Amino acid sequence: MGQSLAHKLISSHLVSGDLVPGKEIALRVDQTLIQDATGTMADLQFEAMGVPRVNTKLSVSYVDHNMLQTGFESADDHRFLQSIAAKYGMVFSKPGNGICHQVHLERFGAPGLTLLGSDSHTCNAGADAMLAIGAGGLDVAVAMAGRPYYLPMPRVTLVKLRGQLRPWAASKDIILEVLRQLTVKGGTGRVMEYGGEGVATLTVPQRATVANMGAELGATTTVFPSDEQTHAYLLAQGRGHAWEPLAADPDAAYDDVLEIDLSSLEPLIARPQSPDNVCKVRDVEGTPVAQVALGSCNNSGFQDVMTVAGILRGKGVPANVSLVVTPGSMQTLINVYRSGALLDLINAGARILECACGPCIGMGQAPPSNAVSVRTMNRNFAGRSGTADDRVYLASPEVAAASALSGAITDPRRLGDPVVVKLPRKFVINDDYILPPSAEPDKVEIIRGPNIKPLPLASPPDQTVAGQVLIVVGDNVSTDHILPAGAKVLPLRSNIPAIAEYVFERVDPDFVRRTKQIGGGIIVGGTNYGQGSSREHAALAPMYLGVKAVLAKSFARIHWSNLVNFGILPLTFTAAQDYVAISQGDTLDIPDVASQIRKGKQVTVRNRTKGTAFQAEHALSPRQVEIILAGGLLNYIRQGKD
Ligand code: MIC
Ligand code: SF4
Repeated sequence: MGQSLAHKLISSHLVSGDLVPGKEIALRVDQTLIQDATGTMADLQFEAMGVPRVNTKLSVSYVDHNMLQTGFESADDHRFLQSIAAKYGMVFSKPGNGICHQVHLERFGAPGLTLLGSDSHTCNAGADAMLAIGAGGLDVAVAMAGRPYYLPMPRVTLVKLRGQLRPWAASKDIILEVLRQLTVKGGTGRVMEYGGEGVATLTVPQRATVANMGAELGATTTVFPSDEQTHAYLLAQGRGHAWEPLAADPDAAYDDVLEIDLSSLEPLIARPQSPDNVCKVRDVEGTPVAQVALGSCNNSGFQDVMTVAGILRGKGVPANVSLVVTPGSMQTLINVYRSGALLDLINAGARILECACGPCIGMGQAPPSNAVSVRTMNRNFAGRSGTADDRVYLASPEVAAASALSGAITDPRRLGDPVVVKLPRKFVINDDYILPPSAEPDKVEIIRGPNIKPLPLASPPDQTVAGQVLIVVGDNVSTDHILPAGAKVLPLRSNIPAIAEYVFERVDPDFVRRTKQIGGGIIVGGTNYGQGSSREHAALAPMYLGVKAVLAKSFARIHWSNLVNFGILPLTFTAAQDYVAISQGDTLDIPDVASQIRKGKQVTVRNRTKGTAFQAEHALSPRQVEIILAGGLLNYIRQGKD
């Protein structure tokens, strides 16, 4: 039996472990990326490790999230990030240069390498045939220090693409179809590997749209082969030398196969409030829209912006529609500008924003209350846009542009001949916003503004972990629910005491007051707890408030690791009735934690209030057991362990 591409990439980077699904493996990390919203913490953690210089082939620090600068906080953070990058050997992508994933694809992605990024959409670079994985900031800091990344060996699903997209269907429709079929938990513990003859019809940026939203499937990552399309893209980026062909063996074995006939796809749309709530555009046609937003790391590259400009050329959006265009990178903006299409967008009434995450993360452009916003983005969790009762739909640039023109959700096939945008043979390239690290690191002084507060550390668990159930939540709770982002909260990412005030703010505004009064305790969750963002603040801030354990039906991958990294014990229920039997305010205890979790997977939990006991399970590797018992990964490393 031959090897899948995922197995080839894993084997060539394997430091320890066997390729047995679910068993812990350790991988060598070639490249890392951090972004400002997670990067300040990652940098503080890197500093705390006392390593003089990053120890990777390439580490890039991006500024793309906290761009509004409504106060000193973000500006101070940017200076901190820039000075740390200069001193410790990271490349620095300046604010305004674009969204980390878009820029990384353009300027740094290369087939055959591994990339670990402190952002869940790091898998975007799978379009460049990299094994690119999103992780918590601390995991990335550890990789920057040259240590391997530990993860459970994933299963590999082949998504076999046949045929070719029909006019007006887009690569967004491929991933929306996969989400429709598999749901937001369907990729858990898996690498989604794309293959089949349909792959060759997709450009690298089209592949990136698909790879990017592998995060919404909960997948470990997504990978595409490296072929002539990859070569053409790298040549257009002036980086043809980085190309090498890479593909699965023809007789490769897979854990599952999902077949998609590209020619059967029609324009799709994800309705509020989950990326897997997918239907045909024609099923919701005519729904009035107040806002249309093109942007995010999912669909904001050259082809996307040019497609929208092409559809809008010579036309205008109705007076009651706000059209917002956020180019994903300075390179995109420059190339769209050079083609003349920027004027088409402006004449059509578009508001052009700077190259950043922007509306995707609620950094401005919150839509009006209870109104529909059609976005080319990847997430539509309730309130993420910045408006509490938002109704965000996710769709392709084609659907977005057609809807902007008519003021209602519109199937673009009504527009007649399709607008087809080819990739340029050569992009205009401007790397002026990308700064190399300092040649004289000793002379670089780290600039720390008052928003940068020291990193709180967890402490080892007591012999019996006991506490009140602080909250019981349902299924698919995202990190946007646990710790919101947005213009008000995001600037506090380097200040845990301040950001901790917002834990569960949108779910239960009394959570923080109650938790402080009780002095911490235990969180109870449903399935896929902690899906979405990689923000470790969704573990760090609860840890700071005294949360000691999370009991859930199941966890999302990155959040689960973040809990372990910060010494919070993640346990899963073994029987559905045990979840139902727990109420907020019950006192639980887990006696003899150390011996219980060292002994096996089963953990006895007692409910003191109800006078009952039940069995829960942990999925910790022996190494992770010791991390929990040390009070988190930083403490573990400080004890000199690997
Ligand atoms: C997101 O899309 O939610 C973010 C903001 O990019 C996060 C990272 C963060 O919270 O800083 C992600 O996806 O990991
Ligand atoms: Fe930025 Fe949105 Fe992409 Fe997250 S999903 S990295 S907020 S553009």
